[in-house]
Amino acid sequence: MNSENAISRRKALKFLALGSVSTVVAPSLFTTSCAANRQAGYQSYSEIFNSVYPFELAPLPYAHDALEPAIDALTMEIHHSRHHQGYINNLNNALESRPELHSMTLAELVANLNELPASVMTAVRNHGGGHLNHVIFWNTMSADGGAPGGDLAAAIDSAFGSMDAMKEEFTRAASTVFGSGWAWLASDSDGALQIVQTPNQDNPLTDGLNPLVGIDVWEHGYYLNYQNRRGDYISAWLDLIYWDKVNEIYQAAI
Ligand code: MN3
Repeated sequence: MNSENAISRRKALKFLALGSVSTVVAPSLFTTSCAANRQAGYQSYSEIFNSVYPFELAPLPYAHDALEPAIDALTMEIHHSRHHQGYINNLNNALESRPELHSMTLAELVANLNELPASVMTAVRNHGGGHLNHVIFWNTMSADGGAPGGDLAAAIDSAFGSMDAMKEEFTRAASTVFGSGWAWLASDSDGALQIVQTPNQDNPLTDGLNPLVGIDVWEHGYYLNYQNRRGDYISAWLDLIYWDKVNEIYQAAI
């Protein structure tokens, strides 16, 4: 990608994130349809991507044991209340003395990572990415995951040929992340889908892609239950994808 494209993509992402701020609505107002009722407790697109400093840990949208046996309650509790809280604490500490960054949304910070002051870049990469990645993760899992909506189903067929083929490619990507990282289903600004890996707590936004759903393959995400059997965890996780929320993210992102 040449630098001109890189800059225009970042501007587009920034515009997208800023444009969405005005649409923030209190969660209590999301009660007017059956679909909204099914999503009780889940965060909206804007709540996931457009929060600002000081960042806070939202409650999980389900009980710690809601995703068993795929993900056990103790793993969920430690992962959410300790690991995720740790990323938030470190991100807030890094930004505390940088008031000029306090109006940037979480998505803007991560998307414009390489434009940030050098003194906070690494903290935002690791802990801003860690915060965003985990907010997406919690909100795109459900014990009753459903199926992709029309536009997203069509995009999956277009990019991969079928849902099964997408899952195969996703499984390959998640299985081969070396060390700690994530595998993502992501879209470009035209809505075309691709599967990407990110190391550590990097997020596809930094590379100009919109993250739709991703699996955390850090060992803290599965080791208590699966030990070295990452493949079994990936297989169980694929059945937890909350497609209604992924669809909402896809529609908002494109
Ligand atoms: Mn994690």
